[in-house]
Amino acid sequence: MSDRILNSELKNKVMSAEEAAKFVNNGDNVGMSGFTGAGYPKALPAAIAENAKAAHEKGEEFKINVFTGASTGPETDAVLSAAEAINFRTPYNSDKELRSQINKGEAFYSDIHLSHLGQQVQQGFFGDMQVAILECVKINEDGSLVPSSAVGNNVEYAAKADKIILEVNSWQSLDLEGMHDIYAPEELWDRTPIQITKVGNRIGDMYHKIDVSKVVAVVETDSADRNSPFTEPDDISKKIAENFLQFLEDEVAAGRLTYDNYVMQSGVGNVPNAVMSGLLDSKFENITAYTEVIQDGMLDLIDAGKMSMASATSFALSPEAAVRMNEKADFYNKHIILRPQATSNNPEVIRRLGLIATNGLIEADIYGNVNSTNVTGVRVMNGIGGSGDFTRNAYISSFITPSVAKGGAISAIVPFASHIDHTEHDVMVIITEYGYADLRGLAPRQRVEKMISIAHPDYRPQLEEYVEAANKVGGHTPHDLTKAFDFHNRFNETGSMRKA
Ligand code: 0RQ
Repeated sequence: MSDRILNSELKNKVMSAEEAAKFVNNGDNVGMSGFTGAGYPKALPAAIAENAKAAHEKGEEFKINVFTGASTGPETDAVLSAAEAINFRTPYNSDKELRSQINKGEAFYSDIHLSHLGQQVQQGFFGDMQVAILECVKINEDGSLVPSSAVGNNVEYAAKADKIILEVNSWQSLDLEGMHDIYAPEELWDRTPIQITKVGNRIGDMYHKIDVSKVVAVVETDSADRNSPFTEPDDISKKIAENFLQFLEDEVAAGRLTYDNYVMQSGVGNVPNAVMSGLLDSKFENITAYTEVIQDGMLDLIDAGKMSMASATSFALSPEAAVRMNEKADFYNKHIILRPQATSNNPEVIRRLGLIATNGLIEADIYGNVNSTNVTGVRVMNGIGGSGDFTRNAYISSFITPSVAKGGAISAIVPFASHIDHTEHDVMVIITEYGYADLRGLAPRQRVEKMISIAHPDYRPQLEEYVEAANKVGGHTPHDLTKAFDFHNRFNETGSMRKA
């Protein structure tokens, strides 16, 4: 047995994933650890999926409702969705098979701000929670846990669930011990302010204390996190990164930022990673991050001495960076804090810290409304994730995107966003490879020219044509509703938003 299980009561609960899976029944609400491909359970979901398949073969129902921190890995969402074992999923998904089931109406999905879900579960918005399945690095003598590479909603799920199943993953570095700051706010309605005034403040406990009497099973694993590789930045990503840095430089020139007070929040993906590579050679120093995920670019900034502190709820690393993290966890421990997502994404703290939020988008409209989630307004891609938590509450909220998707068939700048996650009231700066549109301080009609200037040149005449038609209708936010979705309708009919 692994020497990572130090509590004698819990040593007696060690069993196989197959035995542990018997504690999960059809219709259960199951809270799982896991956030952006890190710290998710690796063994239980496959065993639950086998039970579901066996039940389906007998003509019986077997589906569960899955609650996590954010996205997970193939061993969780992919195996469960392949077995058609997911009825309801929240708050975020990036698994292809599950996405397809959701878009066909075969699985239900509730796309929720990541900072909201823990409290909603605790308050019973989803009913009871039968089981929590949490990955951890180690179980201490007193039964408290050294959490894994993600904290997510573990605190709320362990508190709410009737039964707890632990996966102790020996692939995770023991040096993660000390990196976590586990804090739970007081119960409603007796809350006090969250005492984070600087990114590096610790306000909780290194360990996650659970009710040991609720643990029904402990399963040992030795499996890597998902850890998707990043591709080398292409020319477009590099140009977007350049434009983003220019925007930061212009903020410094305008006296709204200094070279040593940039507090970063960054979404995941290749473009944000390219932005971070750009920062390596910039004049910015002492960068801090109050964000939800630690990605490769942040480790590079820490290694280079450019980033002093990063606070998040999980890692989202490439395989190469995950090895680096495991080998140097002791060093990164001094520069990284992993918190529950209710704290990493907390609006109160985000507003106080004055950070610059930077996220990806699917489309933005000529007035600055942003769609992050639904392609042509109907097919969900991933979900809002933490982008709403940060965009609404940041000091400056920005979005970075290539001007076109799918080889140019889709314009990221459209007349009217076909689904709106971030409204024109929250969105301040949008950046493409053609420059940045600074929408701050502008009325809707004044924003149009800026937005068209960052669209792909092929789409600018079509956008101008639309503006002319919209202005004929008039209003504070002019729109011609008979034409507002022509881009999307043309894409649905011909496979391209471009006019023939
Ligand atoms: O699909 O790989 O099949 O070609 O979306 O697009 O350009 O690589 O950009 O990885 O940054 O993703 C909005 C999806 C952008 C992401 C979104 C297609 C495109 C490609 C990826 P393919 P890119 P990114 C912190 C904050 C919401 C959550 C969030 C996201 C794929 O940023 O999910 O911000 N954001 N969280 O082709 C059709 C369009 C499209 C499009 C892009 N207009 N129509 N497809 N794509 N634009 C992170 C967390 O919360 C965890």
